[in-house]
Amino acid sequence: MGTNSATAHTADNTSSAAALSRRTVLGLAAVGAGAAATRPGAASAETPPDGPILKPLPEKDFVVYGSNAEMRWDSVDHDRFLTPQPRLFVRNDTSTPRIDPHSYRLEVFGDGLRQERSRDEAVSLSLAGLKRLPHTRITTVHECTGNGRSFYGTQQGTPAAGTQWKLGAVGTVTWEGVRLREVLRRLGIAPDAVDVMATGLDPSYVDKGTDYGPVRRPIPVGKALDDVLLAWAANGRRLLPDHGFPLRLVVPGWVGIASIKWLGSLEVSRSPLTSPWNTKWYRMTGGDWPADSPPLTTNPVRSAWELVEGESLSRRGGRVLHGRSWSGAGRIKHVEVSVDGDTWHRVRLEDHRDGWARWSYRWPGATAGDHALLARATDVRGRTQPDVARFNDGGYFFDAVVRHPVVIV
Ligand SMILES: Nc1nc2c(c(=O)[nH]1)N[C@H]1C(S)=C(S)[C@@H](COP(=O)(O)O)O[C@H]1N2
Ligand SMILES: [Mo]
Repeated sequence: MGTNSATAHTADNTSSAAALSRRTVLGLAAVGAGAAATRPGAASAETPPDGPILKPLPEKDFVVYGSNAEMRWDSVDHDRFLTPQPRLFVRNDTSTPRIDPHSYRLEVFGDGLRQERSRDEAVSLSLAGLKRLPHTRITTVHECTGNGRSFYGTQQGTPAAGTQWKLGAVGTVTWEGVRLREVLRRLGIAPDAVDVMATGLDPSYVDKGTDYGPVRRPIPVGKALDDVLLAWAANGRRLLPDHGFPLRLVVPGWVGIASIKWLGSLEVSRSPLTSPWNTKWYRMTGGDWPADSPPLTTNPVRSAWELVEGESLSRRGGRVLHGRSWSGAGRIKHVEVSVDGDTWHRVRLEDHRDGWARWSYRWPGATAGDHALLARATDVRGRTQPDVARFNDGGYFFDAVVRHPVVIV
């Protein structure tokens, strides 16, 4: 999504890259070179046990599912475009680690660096060193691949296992950091590098007795050198621990799992890399999907009403209702709403940029009784929300129009 409006406050281009020479980064690297292969700065054994999520999760704003929490759409401030960090959903495979930003290091290694480096010879970058590189801001829709999963069961009668998200595993954030390409170009990347594996510093993920190791997922070099950000701030504030403090990856428009939090290392490789997070999970399996579906990348189009479920509305109408639509592929072109599923009305888009659109609709009234409000968006790529989402075992990409129950009185 090179079209994402990226605002560079300092020059974000290759000539400035040349100015800040390769030596600068490698010089910084020397500070932490040969740093422990263990997790630098991760929670120590003496730290008292925390819950899986550290920030407050008031019931009026969140629904909590173990180590995950979704934003309640009825708690959203209609007028606010961005999602404040305290309100943003959290998705943790394990639990939020507490990381000391001073001892924190990002380790970069692999045979895809121009000068090949083993894990033991990794270039070790401090947070302060990274912050000396050109800053960039990017506004992205940030969304979990499984957002809407519960509707495979409740709306289509084919439940999928996993966190039973409604539509609140999404938000839109202005991230600040340094482009991954700035860092890779300074370090020198081999012309035939293909993949970059990002690994988190959170505890290893263990499920039903299998230890899958730390959360990690590769991204192709093309995306890595395009718009991927190493982010240390969100909406002008430093990252909250739950959202990846002190540094996370942000992979614009792609499935949330690509945006690895608490980024500990990057392996740049000349051969394809895999992890269970792109082979076992986060690809389509089951249903009528072919056995060899590729790892998921760009998020689909979805819409939500900023209303409680079962809200009562007057049959005489008049009230202005609010909602949002979003896409991983770029701008929302238009949104239509319906009460009967037959007649659709275009709604007024308020701010709509970077794949996130606020809209409003003056409720026209309807006959008393139980009804469902429907909203259906179309994005710049011409992708429109279908009536039925295509089932898959992981319950990913529920993009069908969701029926929002209301009672008309
Ligand atoms: N290290 C690490 N990174 C991670 C995860 C995780 O559990 N560990 N979860 C991923 C998933 S599935 C999503 S949807 C996003 C959620 O980011 P958030 O919790 O900041 O909203 O982070 C991704 N990055
Ligand atoms: Mo996710």
